[in-house]
Amino acid sequence: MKYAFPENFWWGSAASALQTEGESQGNGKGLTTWDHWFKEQPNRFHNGVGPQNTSTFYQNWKADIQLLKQLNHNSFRTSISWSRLIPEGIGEVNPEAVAFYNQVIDELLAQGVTPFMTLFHFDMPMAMQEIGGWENRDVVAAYARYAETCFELFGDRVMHWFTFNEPIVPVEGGYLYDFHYPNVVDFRRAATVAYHTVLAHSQAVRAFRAGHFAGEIGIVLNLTPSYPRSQNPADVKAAHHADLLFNRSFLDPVLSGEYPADLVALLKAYDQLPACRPEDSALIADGKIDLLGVNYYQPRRVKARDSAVNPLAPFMPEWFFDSYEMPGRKMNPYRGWEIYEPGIYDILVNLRDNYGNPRCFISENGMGVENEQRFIEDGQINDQYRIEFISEHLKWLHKGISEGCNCLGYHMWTFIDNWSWCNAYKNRYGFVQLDIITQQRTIKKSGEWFAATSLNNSFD
Ligand code: BGP
Repeated sequence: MKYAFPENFWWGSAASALQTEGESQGNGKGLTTWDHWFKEQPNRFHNGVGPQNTSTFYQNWKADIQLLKQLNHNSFRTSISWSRLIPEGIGEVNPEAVAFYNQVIDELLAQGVTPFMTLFHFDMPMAMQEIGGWENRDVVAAYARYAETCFELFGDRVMHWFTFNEPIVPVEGGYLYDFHYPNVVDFRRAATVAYHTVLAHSQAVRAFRAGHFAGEIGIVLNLTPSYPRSQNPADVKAAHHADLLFNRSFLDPVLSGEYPADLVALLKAYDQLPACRPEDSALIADGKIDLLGVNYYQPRRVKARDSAVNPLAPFMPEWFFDSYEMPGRKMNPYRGWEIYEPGIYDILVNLRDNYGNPRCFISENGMGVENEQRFIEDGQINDQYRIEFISEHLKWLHKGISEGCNCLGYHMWTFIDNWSWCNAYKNRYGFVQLDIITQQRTIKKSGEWFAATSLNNSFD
């Protein structure tokens, strides 16, 4: 069967500043929490490789954009580094950063690749973290000013803006499960961080609308459909709670302009509501977006808890559910994530049926694999598993579109093997293989497959 996609479908990939640019401590850039954490605890990073060892986009942006073109990308999302543009988080703008992002945006446009820009992809300026990060409302105001600066500097050419990439991840990583700085475990602080991130998002949307900038503004959320083990009411309730905490805590405010009443009631019942101000509801209502990016990697499977909660233990999301491994599930063994292609369809149908069918696109989907060199044939990585991964997801995406879902594109994570947070280079995701010593780039089989699919706007 031939799977054809709508006209002007966005084919491309996503990346982020910190994971690709390199030069993490030069050219006027201020430090991020990642630079700081790496200095403090290099052993937290796979093979002790930190954020300065990336695919050197800061130098090689022109050649990399050529690669995007070779991959027939018509669009590409990356992020602006807040601490590169405004090294102290607030105040002076770094002219070298302005020149760099101007060159990148202009070259993308010259090559026919539409730039999609994220304003915050996990890279908090250290100067902002030192005053409390997202726990401090002054950082919300500083972020809003940074966002406005980006619109003013680049808004004449960037038409697709995203306030945040996966805002729940710094909440989970930094304040619940210990995989991002400041690696504390404290639900109340996590809830404040999540709440202030929504306020920061809304402030940026307000600034965008107030400035009458051209184009559109959205957010990128990692949605993890929550599937209950069974239809037993206790399991269904567990899945509902997981959905509220991990998906709807961001999805509802940005699409509906308010928090789900169930979530507010839940946090209130456990005395975990963050401090709110009377003017916040109007601000959140103003944060409604034009375009939703959906990152989909894996579902979340849950069941009712096997044991009673210890009321003296610290409050955690797991008070409401246990994880559950579906028998016979397909796994990506390297990343430890379940591969469940219909999840992409379920997300789109949920958006269509429960959120008024917003304009959306798949902004990340991908498969990280270790030691891909073992698949080299005639000098090229033959990553059939990735082609299968993409095509199986695309089939479900296609089904969603044919049933009326408003999905405008598909971006893969990512175009070139890159440095990835605590996992550094452990798992490779790229369409392009990167030799981290020589920096040589070689297109993988999946890159060729994707280029052909994009060119034909279809695959068989
Ligand atoms: C997403 C992030 C990306 C990227 C990707 C792959 O959550 O937006 O930045 O890292 O996941 O995940 P990882 O690199 O952790 O394997």
